[in-house]
Amino acid sequence: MLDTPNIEIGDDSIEAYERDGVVCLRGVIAPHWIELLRQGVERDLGEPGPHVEIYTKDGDPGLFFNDFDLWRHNPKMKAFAFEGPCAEIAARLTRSTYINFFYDHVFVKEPGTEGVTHWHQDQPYMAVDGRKLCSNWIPLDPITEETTVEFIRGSHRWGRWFAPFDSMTDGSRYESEAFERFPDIEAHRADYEIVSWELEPGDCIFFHGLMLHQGRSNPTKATRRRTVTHRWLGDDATFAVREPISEFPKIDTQMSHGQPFKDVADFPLVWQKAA
Ligand SMILES: O=C(O)CCC(=O)C(=O)O
Repeated sequence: MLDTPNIEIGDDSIEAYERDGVVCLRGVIAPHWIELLRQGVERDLGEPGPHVEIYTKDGDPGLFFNDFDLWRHNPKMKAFAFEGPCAEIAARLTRSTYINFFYDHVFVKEPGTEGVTHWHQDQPYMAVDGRKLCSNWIPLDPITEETTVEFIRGSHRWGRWFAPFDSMTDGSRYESEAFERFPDIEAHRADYEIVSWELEPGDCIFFHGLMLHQGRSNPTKATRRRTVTHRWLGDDATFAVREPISEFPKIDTQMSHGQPFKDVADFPLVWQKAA
């Protein structure tokens, strides 16, 4: 059940998600959830998990902090993922009858952080096939044009998969024969239909696993940029063995290629349509 009765995921939102690959839903994360997520993120900053990655280098301004799979060791993050509204919203947007939870991911860019999360698609990083892989992006601080996430409208329908790369190095870490190389989107921004939103805590962006997107840096002097994403697996999602091995999941799993996620405890079933 959605815990916030005034959330309505109307047909217009579902149609926008299907057409554009991204939709911004206003005020769908209740204040108590935002507070819980803030507490979860602060705990993680103090006691990061085993997969933490810090992208700022010595002498760089700010802090660019990433951590993954927090729910496995952080009860507040688990409570939100399992009991918060996002799994059901993802189910509605993807017209799924059930949702399994793949992982959560925290981005913290403290004031002055120069690090951009460069243009990428999420799904090539993941051992997941299917069209119903959906993410949400939840800001815990106000987001302006200069700190937001940008998307290329409709890019989930291009039928193109771009090779994963490590945006912090030279792009060669996830060398893959299976996927094509990235175009230089930044150099040719006018050729693309780039969409973005300014957001307040409580707003949430949902987007398709094949959407091209980039996360801006945080050049502000005093506003933190703490965001949380969740990756949801809908009806048609199956495990994909890729070469080289996908970065996600971070855990070892015994799943085989083509196996549906529904009954796999490693990636819990968190929402199911009432019979
Ligand atoms: O917040 C950011 O900088 C990037 C977000 C992102 O790439 C994602 O959630 O997949």
